[in-house]
Amino acid sequence: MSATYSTLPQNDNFRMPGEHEAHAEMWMAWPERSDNWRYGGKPAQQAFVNVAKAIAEVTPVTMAVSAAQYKNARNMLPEKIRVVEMATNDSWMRDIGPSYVVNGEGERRGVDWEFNAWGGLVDGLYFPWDRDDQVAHKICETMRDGHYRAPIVLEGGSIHVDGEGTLYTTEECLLHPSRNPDLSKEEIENVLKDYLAIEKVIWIPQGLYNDETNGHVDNLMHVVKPGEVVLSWTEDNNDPQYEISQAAYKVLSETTDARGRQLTIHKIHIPGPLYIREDEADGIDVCDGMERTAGERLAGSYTNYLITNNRIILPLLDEKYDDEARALLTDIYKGYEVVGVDAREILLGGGNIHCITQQVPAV
Ligand code: KQY
Repeated sequence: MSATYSTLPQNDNFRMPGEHEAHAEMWMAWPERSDNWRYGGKPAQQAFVNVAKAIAEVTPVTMAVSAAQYKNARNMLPEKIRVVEMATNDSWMRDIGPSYVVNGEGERRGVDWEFNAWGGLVDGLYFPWDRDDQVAHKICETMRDGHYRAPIVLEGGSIHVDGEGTLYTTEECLLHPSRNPDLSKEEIENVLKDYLAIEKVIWIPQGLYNDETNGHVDNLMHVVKPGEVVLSWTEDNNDPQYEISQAAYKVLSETTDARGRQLTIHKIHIPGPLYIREDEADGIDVCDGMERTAGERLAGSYTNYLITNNRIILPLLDEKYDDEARALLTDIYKGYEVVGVDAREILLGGGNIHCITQQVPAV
């Protein structure tokens, strides 16, 4: 049943599971906006197809697609991937889809956050964003899952949870004046506790350098499992990323999680630094929100991978560092398969594989 609940998930005994827990479905949305994706999204569409195929071998995938692109998407995607017509403003399913919560009795419900395109009229990336804001509700209805409408602006990529009471985020994003300027840090923590059953929030100062999301945590680090994280890293102290990673490491190494564990922190070297090439910038329509000029630094990161049903879908971004990233994750994730997908086209749109996917937990 797809009821809207006006109670609080925590009071209803629901908690947000970690990404390493089992998935029933993976949602994605089809790229087509020509001011974000070059050449009307054609190269990005192929990259999304490759990601969807890699996921679909272990987890059923549904692709949300506009009416205009339905036939093209249906034709490009294998039959086993479900294609549903659903209006969106772009294709960042991590941020517009529901954050699911589960209880101990085999039920799940979606949390539908307010979405304002990463900053609304302050520093958002596009206007309008009303179709994106309706996506979480529509997914819950399609899945016949109940849902809660949460009272704050939040994107799924700005939080990571371990499923055992710990939430990781950045101050840069959640305390940004373009999100919830009337709420204090403590009030935001309280909403996270109420809606996701979080007991402890670990606040990292900043996200990845030049990330247009105001520093989403999913581009800086990933939670492997409770007590263990992977952090984007560079040893180059001339790179602005250096200080950001050092500060994140300091917080992570000096804290404990909700269960009192000290964290194991794996450092993963960032690709590049990577920049937009002239031929890449040429294919994008100029707009006000998104900076897509040649020479612009890309927020490339290997931590923007997806965990789904014992498989890691890893963005391949730089021949110099791809193998190192794959080897590290293969070593960390014993019993998992690490599958690399060429992801530069996704990066050109401002995010990566984690940002374009949203899981529905198995119950
Ligand atoms: O990092 C994410 N979760 C989304 C990236 C959005 C970029 C919009 N152009």
